Order: sequence, then C-alpha cells, then structure tokens
Amino acid sequence: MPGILGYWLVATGVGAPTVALILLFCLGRAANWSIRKIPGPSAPSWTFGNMKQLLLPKQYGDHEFNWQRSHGAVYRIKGCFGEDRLMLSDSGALQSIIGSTKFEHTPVFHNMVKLLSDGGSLSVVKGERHRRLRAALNPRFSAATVRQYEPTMQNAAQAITENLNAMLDIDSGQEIDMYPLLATATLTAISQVVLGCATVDAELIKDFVRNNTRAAALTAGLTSTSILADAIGARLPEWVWDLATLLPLEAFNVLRKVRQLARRIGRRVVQEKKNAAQEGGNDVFTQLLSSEGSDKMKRASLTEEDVIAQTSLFLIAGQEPAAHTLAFGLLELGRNLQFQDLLRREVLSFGLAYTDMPLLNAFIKEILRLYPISPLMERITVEDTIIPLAECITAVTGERVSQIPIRRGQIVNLAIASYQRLESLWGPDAHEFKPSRWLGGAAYQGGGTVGPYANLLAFLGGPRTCLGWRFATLEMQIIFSELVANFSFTLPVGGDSAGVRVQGSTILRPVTSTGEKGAVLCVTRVS
Ligand code: HEM
Ligand SMILES: *[C@@H]1O[C@H](CO)[C@@H](O)[C@H](O)[C@H]1NC(C)=O
Ligand SMILES: CC(=O)N[C@H]1CO[C@H](CO)[C@@H](O)[C@@H]1O
Repeated sequence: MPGILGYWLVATGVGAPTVALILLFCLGRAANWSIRKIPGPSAPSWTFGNMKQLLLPKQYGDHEFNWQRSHGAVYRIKGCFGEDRLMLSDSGALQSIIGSTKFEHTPVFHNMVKLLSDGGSLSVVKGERHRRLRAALNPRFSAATVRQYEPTMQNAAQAITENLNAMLDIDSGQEIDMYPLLATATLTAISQVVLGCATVDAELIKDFVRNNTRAAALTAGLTSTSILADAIGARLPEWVWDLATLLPLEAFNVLRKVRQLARRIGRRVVQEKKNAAQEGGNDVFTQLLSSEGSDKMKRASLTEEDVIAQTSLFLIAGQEPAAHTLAFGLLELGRNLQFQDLLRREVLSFGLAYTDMPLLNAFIKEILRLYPISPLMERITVEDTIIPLAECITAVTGERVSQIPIRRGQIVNLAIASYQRLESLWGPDAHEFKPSRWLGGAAYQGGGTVGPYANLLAFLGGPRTCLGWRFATLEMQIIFSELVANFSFTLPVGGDSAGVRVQGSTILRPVTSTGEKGAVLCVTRVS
C-alpha cells in the first residue's frame, strides 16, 4: 500500500528538494528521552535507520525476529532521519495500545485508506463517528447473524470445487495457482453478504476488482524511496495528501477509478433496495436501510451516503485478507501432508459441526498465528501517555522499567507477527507450524483477553477489531473443509525453493517463485 506517495514523489521529480526540506524539519524535532533509554539494534544508516531491514527483508521477519530474540518483546529501532521508534510485541503493551483512544492510525495509514476506500468509511472515520458507525454495523457481524451467511459462503466454496473440477486433467496432480480461485470465492461471499448483489451489474464489480488489482500493482512494492516518502508523508498535513491525489498520474487515476466504481456500485445497490417494494434479503445494506435498520441509522445519525461510503472498504477488507490467509493455509497443507490427511479424515467424518472439528480450528488458529496478514501496524499517540508492560525490561541505564512514558506524536510499531511468535508465550517451537499446540492446552492462554480470537492479534483488538473476524473464521472453516474434502494439495517439485515465499511488510502476501502474488500447488481430486 504505502508505495503511493513514493510513486508521486518520484513521478513528479520533487523527491530531492522535499527530502531536504523535511530533513531540516525533522532535525529540529526534540528527541524523546525515555525511548532513547530502551536498548535496541544498531542502525546501519542515519537516513534509513533500521527501516530498510524492517521493511525490505527477503523473507518477512528476517531481521525483526532476530531482534526479538536478542532484545525481547520491547526494543527501540531507528526510523528514518534519526527518529526513535518502539517495537512492541509485549502482550500488555499491545493490549493497552489497541484499547486506548490515545493511539490512532498514523497519517500514512489514514491517508492511504482514505485514498483506497472513502473519507466516510469505517476504517477512516475516528472518535465518536467511528463509534456510532461501528455500533450500527456490529449487529450485522455478530455470531448469530454471521451464521445466517453460511449458505452463501458454502455456495462460494462449492464454486471453487466446480472450477477446479473443470480445470483438472484426470487426477493428474496438476500445478494450479490457487490464489485467483480463493480470491474469487471470498469476493463472491463478501459482495453477496454485504450488497446482496444478485441484481447489481456483475461487470461493475469485475471492473472494480480489475482496477483495484491494477492499483495494488502500482502501489504495492515497498522501496527505499517509498520508505523515505512515508517518513516524510507522516509529517505532511492531510490537505497535501488530498491535493496530491488530484494529480493526473496513473496510480492516482486508477485509485480514483476504484473509488468511483465502488461508489457507483454502492449507490446503485442502495437505490435498488429503496425501490424494492418488499423488504427482502438479510444482506448488510438491506438491513441497514430497512425500517428497523433505518431507525438505528437515525439514532446513529447515519445517512445513505454513509452506507454507500462503506462499499469499497467492504469489498477490499472483506476479500483480500481472507484470500491471503486461505492461500497460506493451503501452502502449509502442501508442506505437511500427514496433517493434511488427518484433517481430511476429520472433515469427512459424518455430521460434525465446524465448531466441533478440533483439527480444523487448530489449523485456522495456527495459520492466523504464523501469517497475520497485517504483521506490523503503526500507531501514533494523540496525547502524552504511558504504555504498561506485561514484563519488565532493563533500560540501557540499568534501571528496571515496567511502563514507558511517551510523548504526543510518538509513532509506535505494533509487532503483531513477533507477538505471535514470542517464545516466552508460545514455546521454543513458536516459529514452527504446529497445529497440535492448540489441542493439548499448550498454546498461550493469555489473560484470556488478548484480541478477539484465541489470544491472537491477527484481527487486532479493541475498538478497531476487525469487523469481519467471525465472518472470516466461518468462511475459512467452510472453504478449507470443502477443499480438503475434495482435493489433495502438494507442493510442486522443487518444494519451497521453487514454490513459496512469504513477502511483504505491511501486508503479508504469498508469492510464487517468480515473485508474483500466488499460491501454486499440485492439486489432485480425492476420490
Ligand atoms: C483472515 C481474514 C481477515 C484478517 C486477518 C483481517 C484483519 C483485520 C485487521 C488487522 C484489521 C485492523 C486494521 C487497523 O485498524 O489497523 C481489520 C479491520 C477491518 N476488517 Fe478485517 N480481516 C479479515 C477479514 C475481514 C472480513 C471478511 C471483513 C468483512 C466482512 C473485514 C472487515 C474489516 C473492517 C470493516 C475493518 C475496519 C474496522 C474498523 O476500523 O473499525 N475483515 N481487519
Ligand atoms: C477500470 O474500470 C473501467 C470502467 O470504469 C474499465 O473500462 C477498465 O478496463 C478498468 N481498468 C482495468 C485496469 O481493468
Ligand atoms: C463435486 C464434489 O465432489 N463435491 C464434494 C466436495 O466435498 C463436499 C464435502 O464432503 C461434498 O459434499 C461435495 O459433494
């Protein structure tokens, strides 16, 4: 995502002068005494600090997981231009930050999401507006409501089977990129559940997806330039971002197109619902606009525009993360054939409800633990505050520290992937795929309250907990079951070296040997 400002800087040739200006600006910033006292790795350069190591590793975590081994769950790294940053994987610190109103999305994240979705989308709005919008949407994603979406998800899952059956030569173990099939399934499920879009022009949604894929391709890769650009972008006022997006550059054109298409889809759907004589459908938009729903909307002071403004966010947040996670899951199954067999046996045993399948649920937890698609999130403090720690650390001065005071404007890194691999919590085998850790009570039990699900932070937690976490869990139960019941998956010849790499830093994505997003597996029908 964050490549966009870098793209802009390079494309307009303003990179160098801007960098120089911002350098002067940053040099003037007062150092934060307390964070300085926290030990951390040395930085290879002043300009980039540790950011290139953190954000441009060959494989996610190359440096980060080593830093955690040598410095523990709280350490300091250097950002660009001498900035100090906290890296936090301490459960107490993470829990307190994600639950606190004193921490917000950083400007870079905020403006990025605003570009991709809409100024009025749930992920962009803050404070009271966020609370009200969330309160109106939460009931549509409660445990009971999500269960009603099961048939829709099942249809989407069965469509993958049908597609595969059409593609496969007779039981040949053919190499197939599973990613596009998974992405189609998650898009179908989310658009039907949210828009109920039986009648919306499927072509519009296809255009939306194609433009969104193009936008992602134009802005995905983090580079040295985009890292500098983000360091600068963090200091620019929001109106500069808003103005920048008006520039006639391809990336911005495509992003504008994505937003326009989403609004067109949203507006059409809302219009259709209003014209429909009968209130039908339990899709999210219908429910929000229905008489009972619209009472709620009035109470929440939501307008039709507010509903329309969620279209893009839902179509993106509801599709990609789930498709990535599913792809990581299939790849692990391809790597762990014995487990795959056991899982298949469980899925095929008669009459078990998804919630009663121990291996399936252990598997899903293990995949979310090892592959949180947002492995590293940033937050900024909006006022001076204190971060409490679950475990004391030792400052460079030798003093023991159980809480860290930080100033307004400080950026902290929520090291979600690191937290989920902390050996002190998850055991010495924390870096291994081992679903059985969830079976014998060996997995970290936490205070029982870290994140919404299994003490994991893959769905974050607090007021900005993933709205769709129950939806996503059920969807994964259904899709994994369907696929494992009907097909077996193995890694292509050459195994990991030819097949799979995890790549990315703000979003974990499965990549093929050629570096493109994908999950190539040999697929065989199970008779
Ligand atoms: C495995 C799948 C998924 C993962 C790992 C995931 C993860 C996350 C994370 C980490 C956030 C917090 C982002 C932040 O504030 O920094 C988030 C927010 C969100 N997610 Fe998900 N998500 C998944 C699936 C879904 C699905 C299926 C939906 C839609 C039904 C969805 C809708 C949302 C929305 C609307 C937000 C914004 C919440 C807010 O700001 O209040 N997600 N998700
Ligand atoms: C983006 O959407 C437009 C329709 O608004 C479509 O004509 C165009 O082909 C799409 N772009 C891509 C890259 O698919
Ligand atoms: C086409 C096909 O064989 N589909 C099967 C996939 O697995 C599910 C679950 O076992 C079956 O119900 C389908 O018939």
